[in-house]
Amino acid sequence: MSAFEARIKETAALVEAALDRHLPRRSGPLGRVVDAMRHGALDGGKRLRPFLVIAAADMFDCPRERSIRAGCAVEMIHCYSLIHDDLPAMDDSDLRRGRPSVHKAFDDATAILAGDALLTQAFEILAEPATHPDAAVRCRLALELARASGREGMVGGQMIDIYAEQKNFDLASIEELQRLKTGAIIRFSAIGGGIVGGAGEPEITALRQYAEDLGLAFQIVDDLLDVFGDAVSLGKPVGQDADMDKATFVKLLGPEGARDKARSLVDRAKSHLDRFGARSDALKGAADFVFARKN
Ligand code: GRG
Repeated sequence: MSAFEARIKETAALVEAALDRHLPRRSGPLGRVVDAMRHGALDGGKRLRPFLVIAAADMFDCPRERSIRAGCAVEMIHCYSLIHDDLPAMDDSDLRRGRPSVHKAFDDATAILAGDALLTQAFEILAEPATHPDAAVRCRLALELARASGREGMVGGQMIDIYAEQKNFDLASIEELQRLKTGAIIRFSAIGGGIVGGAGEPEITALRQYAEDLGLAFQIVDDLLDVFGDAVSLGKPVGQDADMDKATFVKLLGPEGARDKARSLVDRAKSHLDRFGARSDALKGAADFVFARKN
């Protein structure tokens, strides 16, 4: 295991423990939605988004208890999106992170409610004083996460993905779709770390530039994995894009072209962080990890 893999695993364990504390089991019918939230949020995933939050915040010597809370908030949004994306009304996927998706393990209504509850709890966590003593910082975190998640972010991207006539999409249209659907939450993760860590505006701008390139590279690799990955490593079905005749980076650029584009985006993402010197090694490592990932 590389030093970076050890580091992301170590951070993932901290996030896992914090998510577990945020989602205490309950009894009775209320307990069912909590169990479904736990099924969708615990014991799985790379925890890349909270890693970005925590690594960005570490650059500014942010106390870990604050950055882990912001990391949990973004991971809850991510997990809600996966739960809803797997529903029959969307991607209709039975498998997620190598386990039955939430609507398969429970039922559709419970999965909708579990996603809704994770979405709302993310903002509850950000709003609580333990996230940051300054209410203006908490408010900015909530504002940025709301923008990244909603109409002009992930939800908007998902809507385009479902309804646009993608067969005719050119490269610019795919980039715009993915900038919203997956990019916005990745962008929040990096700048959210800067915000909770007390970074200045020029530093937040550098983090945003890094995350914009990283988000696109992440999606290109996702497209490549959908063609060349295997379902066991991915913990979800492959070949879905081709089955739905979706326009993807691989379809438009070819596998080699897509890989070259991802590589150059990763290199450019890292170059935006040069101003931080060795303090940015973890975020630079995350960029290489995104390129090399197998799941
Ligand atoms: C339902 C509002 C709503 C939005 C759904 C993000 C999304 C929009 C759908 C997920 C579908 C998907 C597979 C998108 C590709 C990029 C992506 C988010 C992959 C999964 O993220 P990883 O690889 O997953 O970080 P883990 O399991 O490691 O957390």
